[in-house]
Amino acid sequence: MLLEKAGMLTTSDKKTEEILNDYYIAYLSRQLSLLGKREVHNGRAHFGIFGDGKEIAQIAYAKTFRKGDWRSGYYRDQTFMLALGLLQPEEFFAMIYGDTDDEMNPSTGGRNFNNHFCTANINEDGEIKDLSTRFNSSSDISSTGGQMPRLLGLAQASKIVREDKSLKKHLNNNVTGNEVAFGSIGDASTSEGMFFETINAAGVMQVPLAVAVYDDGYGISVPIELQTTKSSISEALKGFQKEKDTNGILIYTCKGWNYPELVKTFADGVSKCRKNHTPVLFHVQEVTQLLGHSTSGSHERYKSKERLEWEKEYDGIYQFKLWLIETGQADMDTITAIERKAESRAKEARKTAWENFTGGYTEEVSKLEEILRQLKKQSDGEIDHLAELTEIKQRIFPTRRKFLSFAQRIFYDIHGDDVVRAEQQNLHTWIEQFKDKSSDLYNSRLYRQGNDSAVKVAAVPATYDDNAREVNGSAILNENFDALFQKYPNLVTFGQDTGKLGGVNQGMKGMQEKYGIQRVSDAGIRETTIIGQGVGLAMRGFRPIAEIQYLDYLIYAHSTLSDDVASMQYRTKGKQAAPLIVRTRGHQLQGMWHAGSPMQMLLGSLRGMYLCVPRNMTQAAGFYNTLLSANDPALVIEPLKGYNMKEELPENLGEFKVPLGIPEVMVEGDDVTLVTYAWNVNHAIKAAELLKTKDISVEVIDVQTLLPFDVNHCILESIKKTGKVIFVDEDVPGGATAYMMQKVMEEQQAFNYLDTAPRTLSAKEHRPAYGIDGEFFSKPNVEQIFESIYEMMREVDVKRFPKLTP
Ligand SMILES: Cc1ncc(C[n+]2csc(CCOP(=O)(O)OP(=O)(O)O)c2C)c(N)n1
Ligand SMILES: [Mg+2]
Repeated sequence: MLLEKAGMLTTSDKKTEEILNDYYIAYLSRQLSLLGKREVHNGRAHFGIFGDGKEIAQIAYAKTFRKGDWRSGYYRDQTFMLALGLLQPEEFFAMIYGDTDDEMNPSTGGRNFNNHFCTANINEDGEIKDLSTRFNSSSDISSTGGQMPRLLGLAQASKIVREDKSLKKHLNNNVTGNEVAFGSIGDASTSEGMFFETINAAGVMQVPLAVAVYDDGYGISVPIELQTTKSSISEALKGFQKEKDTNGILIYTCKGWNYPELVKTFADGVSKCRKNHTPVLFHVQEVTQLLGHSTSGSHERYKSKERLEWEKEYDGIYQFKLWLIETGQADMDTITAIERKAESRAKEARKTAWENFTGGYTEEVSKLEEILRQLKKQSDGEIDHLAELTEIKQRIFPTRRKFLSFAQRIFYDIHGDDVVRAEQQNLHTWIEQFKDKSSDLYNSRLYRQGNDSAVKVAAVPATYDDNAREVNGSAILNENFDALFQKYPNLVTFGQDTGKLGGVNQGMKGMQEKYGIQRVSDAGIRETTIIGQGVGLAMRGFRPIAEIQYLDYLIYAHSTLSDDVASMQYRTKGKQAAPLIVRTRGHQLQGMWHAGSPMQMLLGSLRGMYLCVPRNMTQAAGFYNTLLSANDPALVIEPLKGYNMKEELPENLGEFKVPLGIPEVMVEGDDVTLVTYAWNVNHAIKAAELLKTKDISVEVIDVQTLLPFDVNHCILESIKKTGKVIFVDEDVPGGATAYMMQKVMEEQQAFNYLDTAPRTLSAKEHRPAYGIDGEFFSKPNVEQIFESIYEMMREVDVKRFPKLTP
């Protein structure tokens, strides 16, 4: 359904028609903001953030947007979206209400704030849609500046295809090389590191990236003088300006209230960007914010009287109106008619959206009413909750939780009452069904759920021919990547030292020469935008492997990973996917920043991604093979000590697959179950050998992935046999070992089978010291594992296992 988007008209009459339509959209957008704010103040919604003051600039910007282009913007973009027909007024209100109806509220389904937009890039089967025939918007996040890293990747996709046209057909013809990635951001948010990192990278990479900075002089209450050097982002960025024969960006300035200037400026800048792949920044100055930052506060508290007066005078819509009249393009009657039409369209949309929202569970509630009626009848009028139900129904904002807790309390009350046995059952069924539906609305789709789910990829064992060579772990990766680049023409990789050098550990050695600089490239040291490149490329149909040089430096990319990558399925209810694989390396080696294993930090923040922790490079390669045949984003941590370890080279390179969530029993045993992962698997195997000398039989289990974790409860089966369990890793105490323990004790209910207390053995609380023995004394070692397990055995048989003292 396309809203009143003006086409590209040619004759002067049609030009006027287009301009008047722009006025209509601007005015409609303002009405939506005004009514939206009122909806919050009258209690129908919790919160609202709007695009007032930015209307005419966004209309001008949207005029340059073409089919196949992408947006990565922020919460002020409602007019941009209205102008493109990507937002209907009804949806605008459905978003404010947090409506969970996907039809009414396709962008957020009630999960994200209002004015956080998204268009689907993938269908239910996980196939990329035909994106070249539509306007596309990546899904917004609330973190200021968080839209910037992915903007870089959205732009880079066009650059890659322009330079290697053969890739087009491998991207469902979605990328032609002529698209532009459109960004938007507030003036204050340009203070974020992500903004500068993206601008610098775009200037270096020369990608078709446009960004509009809407400068309304404030970030909530903090004025631009405290945000930006020289109080002007275009002044501050002057060194980035592209000169003749240099790279860099084009910088334009224009006034947010000057319609003809805005139209001309955006048209000029975007067309240069599209044609030459020169990034462009529009500093839209003198923008207003008439309704204040959001519904959560009032701007009268921090803006001066003069500023407030100025904002009224320089309201873009008001200035637009003056211009229309002065230039004779419209008279007051015409303008008034447009305004009345916009007002009634906005009101009608609010009414429809509200009716739809509040009518969302009528059927469920009438079933409950029927049960309560029966309850009253069967109890001879004694149990009568009908009046309470009516009272809940009449609230202006009846919530699902209110109906549910009401029903649950009635159920607790009648529980055990034989007179109303049938109603108990009916009420219980109603509660369970209501809960299921609510859970689908609010808790579903953290990961891909269809056939493209990575957990559905079946194992394919690595096979070896009779003369299999023993090679370094790095060679296994290298040869497997070679096979993958051949198998997946849309596979690309990039990172610090990934291109020419082939990675600091040589996993990509020779790949750039073989597959080209577009597919295997170096990036600056800028972790968060490396991830952003991956997100944008993946959204447009590439299969990116973004390389972060060391796990300890992933922290610099953490917000993009957590806010953008990990939340994507959930916040778009599966409509958008960016199947990015992040490749890094970590665990034991030397140095406080080269031997980290902060797994709990990742587990706590990256739900929505899968987390693979291979013990060697064959397993790591198997994970890449698995992940590339599905659409879930994942992080693979290669074990640093594995690059120089010998492994046999499989023959089915690129094909063998390690399934997710399936542990491997490395050593069978009967006395104690030892659960671990990554490099500690090697320690565990050695400790198990040593424990044999004391007649203790240890079952060593490598969990292989922490997310998902042991989906078939293999660890439980082991504990049923041994009655004892120890979790070992090199995270901090109470880190990932505690996570594993919760999974096994609570989820798998293993406590029923224990005859000793479960234990954890982890690293120290500090980072591993660099000094020659630093790692040994910071992380678990073979002897510590030996002693911990010996102690566990002693707990059940003191005589057989005397104290380990002289
Ligand atoms: C990382 C982060 N910090 C703080 C916030 C809270 N916050 C939301 S909007 C905003 C101000 C943004 O101002 P600006 O970029 O100028 O955009 P404007 O709202 O003025 O259009 C702040 C601080 C946030 N959303 N994200
Ligand atoms: Mg601002």
